[in-house]
Amino acid sequence: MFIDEARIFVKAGDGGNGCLAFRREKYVPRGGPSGGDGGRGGDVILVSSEHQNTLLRFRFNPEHKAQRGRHGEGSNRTGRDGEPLELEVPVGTVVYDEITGERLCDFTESGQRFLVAHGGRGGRGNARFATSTHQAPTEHEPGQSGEERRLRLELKLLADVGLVGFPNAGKSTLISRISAARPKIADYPFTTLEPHLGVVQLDDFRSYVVADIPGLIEGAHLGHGLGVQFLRHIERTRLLAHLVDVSESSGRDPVHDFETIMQELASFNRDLAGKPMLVVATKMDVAQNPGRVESLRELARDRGLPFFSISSATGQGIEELRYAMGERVLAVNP
Ligand SMILES: Nc1nc2c(ncn2[C@@H]2O[C@H](COP(=O)(O)OP(=O)(O)OP(=O)(O)O)[C@@H](O)[C@H]2O)c(=O)[nH]1
Ligand SMILES: [Mg+2]
Repeated sequence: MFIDEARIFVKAGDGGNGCLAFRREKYVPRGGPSGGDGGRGGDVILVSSEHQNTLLRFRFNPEHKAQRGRHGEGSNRTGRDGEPLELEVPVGTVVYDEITGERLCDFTESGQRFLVAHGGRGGRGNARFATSTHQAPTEHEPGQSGEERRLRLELKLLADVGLVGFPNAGKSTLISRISAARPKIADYPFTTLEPHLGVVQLDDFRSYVVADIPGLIEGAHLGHGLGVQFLRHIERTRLLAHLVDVSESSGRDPVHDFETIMQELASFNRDLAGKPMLVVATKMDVAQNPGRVESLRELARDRGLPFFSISSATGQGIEELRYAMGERVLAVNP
């Protein structure tokens, strides 16, 4: 199970102070008390949203404060309330109080709201303390502090993009290039023995999750190699990136590789083979024979699949691919 986690500190706005004031008007001797109340501080509210799919943003930005209430003023003017602060979290986020360990909220669907920190009440101004026997009160209250809380957010990650391909195609190298995931990479087949997830940050606000799974070979659905058991980890992804080594080092034909993998996908689950797919020619830096790349490109064109060529070694085409994958999986959030 892959868990994304973030620890954050939230603070609701403080209440504004109550004001101490007396009316001063010409020809009105002994004007009464006129200090207004302070405004309420803003609450901190968590809101679940489909536009978020990781907690990465919180890891870079762990402190969140709502606006304070304005102080009360003379002439019985109440201070304005602070704006509440809404923080979007991905659907599936579970929120814990970091100190007590208490589970506070479990966001199961989009649009759920949970108030995690209450804004402080505004203090009362001196006008509120006036009574028939106490006509010139000087009492006035400070605003209450907004609630503070340390929270731990937890999210079970679901992959948005699945990387598929033969062993040694460069899947793990790609994920280590575009995310913080550091799976083992080596020049032999079946280096990756279990799936890894990497969070790819597209820009300040958007990120998506890529799954690197063990390579497939012909007959995987019959149990050859590591079999197809890992394909269930990418059954729910929105997009597959099909990596094909176009260098000579594989000793195989790229087009044949592509078709072999497609058959393995289909024999595991027809829907998997029918998922939106990008075709990615890898190891372009050591691809000596342009014909191999071209034949794969043509195959992609015939099947109506977008084609990319990359080198994780030199960085060629990596940015383009990173955005292309992001655009497709974040289509709900253009
Ligand atoms: N020259 C070159 N070598 C690469 C590139 N990408 C990956 N490699 C090498 O290819 C080998 C296999 O890379 P991996 O990323 O482990 O391949 P994989 O697809 O994860 O393989 P499995 O985990 O076995 O399925 C390693 O020796 C990498 O260094 C590339 O763009 N250029
Ligand atoms: Mg690998």
